[in-house]
Amino acid sequence: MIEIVLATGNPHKVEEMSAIFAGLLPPNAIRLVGLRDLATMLKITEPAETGGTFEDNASIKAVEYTRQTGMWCLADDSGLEIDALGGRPGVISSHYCTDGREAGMNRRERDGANNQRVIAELAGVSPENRTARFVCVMALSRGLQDRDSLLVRGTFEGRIGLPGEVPRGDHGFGYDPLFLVAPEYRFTSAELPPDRKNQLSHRAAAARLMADRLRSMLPG
Ligand code: ITT
Repeated sequence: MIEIVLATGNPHKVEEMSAIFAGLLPPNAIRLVGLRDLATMLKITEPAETGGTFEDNASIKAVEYTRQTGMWCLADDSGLEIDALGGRPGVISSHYCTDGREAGMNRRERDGANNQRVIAELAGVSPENRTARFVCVMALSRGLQDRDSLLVRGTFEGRIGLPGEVPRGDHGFGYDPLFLVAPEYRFTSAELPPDRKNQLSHRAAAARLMADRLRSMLPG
């Protein structure tokens, strides 16, 4: 069995990823361990996400947690790319309203202000030109000798609704209330039942690609 640290302090994410992998890998092939479980034995420091791409940030986290724990590590970075904004908000998705700076706002305040900024910046842009995608990059670092982590990228396509049409929906978080899901553009990702979003999402796509790569590394 391969033990892999999942670079998250959120026990819910450990469960979610374990469930996805359980459906795609042989029984007991891998075991995911959250950072919180290790924190009782090791002092773990969170690295700064200073990269210019999702790949850089996911890699920084995977390599750094492997350095601190000596274990294989799986890390992810995600966000929203809007074509009419040249790919912004991109790697600063969670703090877009403050140009990527941490400004002491809680998540709810940030989500609201980020969404307002996106809507304002897309003023006058036609529906066809409001295409966007959620991106999730997962990086796997396979031990202390592994200089370059293995990377996969999952995407979830859609477009940003017009003012008046969005925000809509009570599920999800972040930009979900603005994001009309392709190819029909009838529902926002905040209107999808959580199970449905978990099948369609960028995270699920990246997890499936990562499971394929892990399967090819298993003995036998
Ligand atoms: P922190 O960067 O504050 O830890 P996070 O843990 O949510 O936030 P992610 O990399 O998962 O970090 O996502 C970064 C941001 O991208 C997130 O704060 C949202 O604004 C946006 N985002 C990512 N996935 C999303 C999704 O499924 N639905 C809506 N917004 C999403």
